[in-house]
This record gives sequence, structure tokens and C-alpha cells, in this order.
Amino acid sequence: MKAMKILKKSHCCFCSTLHDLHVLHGEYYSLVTLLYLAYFTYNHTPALVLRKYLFKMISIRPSAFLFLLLLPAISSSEQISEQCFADHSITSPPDSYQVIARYPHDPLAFTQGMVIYNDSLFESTGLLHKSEVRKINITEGELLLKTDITDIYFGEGLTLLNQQLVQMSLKSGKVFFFDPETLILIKRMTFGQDVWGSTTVNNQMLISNGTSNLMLINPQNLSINKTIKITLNNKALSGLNELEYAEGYVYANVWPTPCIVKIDLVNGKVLSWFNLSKLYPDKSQLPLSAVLNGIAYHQQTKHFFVTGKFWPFLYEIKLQPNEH
Ligand SMILES: [Ca+2]
Repeated sequence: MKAMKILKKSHCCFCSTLHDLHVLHGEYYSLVTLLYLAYFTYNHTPALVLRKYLFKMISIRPSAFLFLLLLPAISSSEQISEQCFADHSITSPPDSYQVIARYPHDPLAFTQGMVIYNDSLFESTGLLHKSEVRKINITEGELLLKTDITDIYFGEGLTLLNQQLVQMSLKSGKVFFFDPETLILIKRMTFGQDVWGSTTVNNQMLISNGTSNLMLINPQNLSINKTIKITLNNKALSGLNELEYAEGYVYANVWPTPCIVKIDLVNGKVLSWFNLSKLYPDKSQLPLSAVLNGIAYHQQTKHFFVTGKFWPFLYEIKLQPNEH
């Protein structure tokens, strides 16, 4: 409310511009909240959404043009890196992978996490008002079932634990448990912390929060059993996001890169890394938030299935670590 009053009373052109932005949006928000919504709700970086609004406003308030001129410098620093771990002094080439097949994937899905159960793909999607859990036919990409969490929650990681699908959420700390056959909500619990990705390790939930720490969680009361610092070349590796446990190791994609790392949970060390930047290289029509963000493992074929936010394809791949 204080921020709103300041904006309404100010007569400087910058504040007037911001005020108009808020009016155009239909509600009053603080600038920080507006930029947060810009990124997560409109799927654009703050600079891109500001540019969009400023173009609209030039006819209403010519001073908007001055602020438009400032934006290229902002956006140039927001390019999503196609490089993996530039600051970790990596000298060896990435490990290899083989593409087995490509399947359709909903290009409107803001993919946040994936897991395979009984030969179906289960996907968690994010964004306010659009967060869902979906059951999908892998090869056809057909949506078989879906359910949404209420509009105020933002879906994140998804895993299967004790025959239940468990979906995490951003900011709210809410954890949702679903029946995988019907996608009916069984219960909800409160973890109380920000969660990005999740997977299941020996009947415990393993979660990420965008830092270099992974946490093992007791599924009964959501208490933290253990925190593991993940390192690459003896340096903490931050940005850990979507997770998948397979054959004794944890695989994590590192936000916002197109890279996946293979982690030994015993010591937290990265054993292998894969650069998937060439998997779906045509991102010219996608927002910058359209990064790799879905990893699921098929236990029978031992293949991984990967996709990204708004990617039109799901890829079946076989990881082939180099001889180290
Ligand atoms: Ca996963």
C-alpha cells in the first residue's frame, strides 16, 4: 500500500510511467512484484516485458520512449548461457549422449518436473493459474489426465513416493500428494521453504532449491534429514533444479543452462556432465525462460526422457559417460 501511494502521488515522469504500467496491468503492484510477474507469468525477462509495455505506452506518454532506450543494455546482460559451468575451470569435454527418439510435447507446458510410472509420463507445470499435474502418453504426447492446483500456487518438482505423486510448489512451501491413477488430491502438507526440483532416493524425498544444496526430506513430516553440498571441481555448483534418481546416482539440470550433471550423493561430487544445447537448438520463437527443465528415467529401457519449458518435443536419450 505504501508503494502504491508513493506511485500515485509522484509527478516525476519515471514514476508516472511506472504508474501507467500498473494501470495497464489492471492492478497495483510494487515494481519488484511486477517484474517477478513479468518473468514467471508472462514468460519473459523483466527487460522484455518492460519493453513490451513501454511500446504500448509511447502514444499515451511520450516520455516512455526515453526509458525504452535504456533497455537494450539491460537485456544484453540477460542472455541465457549456452555454456556449461564456465566458472568451474572445466577442461575435459562433456560426456556423450545418443538421441533415441523424439516425441510431441505440449508447447504451452511450462515444464517444472517429470517422472515415469507404469509407462506413462507424469509432468508438473508451473506459472500462476496454470500449474497442473499431467498424465501423458509418452510416444503420442497425448494428454490422458490432468489436475490443477489452486490458482495461488506455482507448481515445481514432481516425484513418485510410496505409490503417490508428490508435487512441490514455489514460495508457498505447499506439498501436494496425488493418486497417480486418478490424479485426485490425497492430501497437502506444508514444507515451509522454497522448492525447485524433487526426486525420490531410498524412500526419502530429495529436493533442490536453486542453490548448490540438495536436501533429503522425511516424507512423513517433511523434516530435513540431511543437506548435501554439491561440488564440481571442488567448487560449489549452484542452480541445481529438476532432479532424477537413476541406478544409484542423482541427475540434475543446472538452471539456466542446457546441462545435466550426474551426482554421487555420498560425497556430493559431480561425476559426469552432459551439454544438451544441441538437442533443441531452435529457440528463436521461444521466451528466454524456455530452458531445459524436465528429466525422467525409464527403468526398463534405462533411457532418459528430457524436455524444456515450452519445448514442442520430448526427447528419449541414452547417456553415455566418457571414460574418466
Ligand atoms: Ca524428474
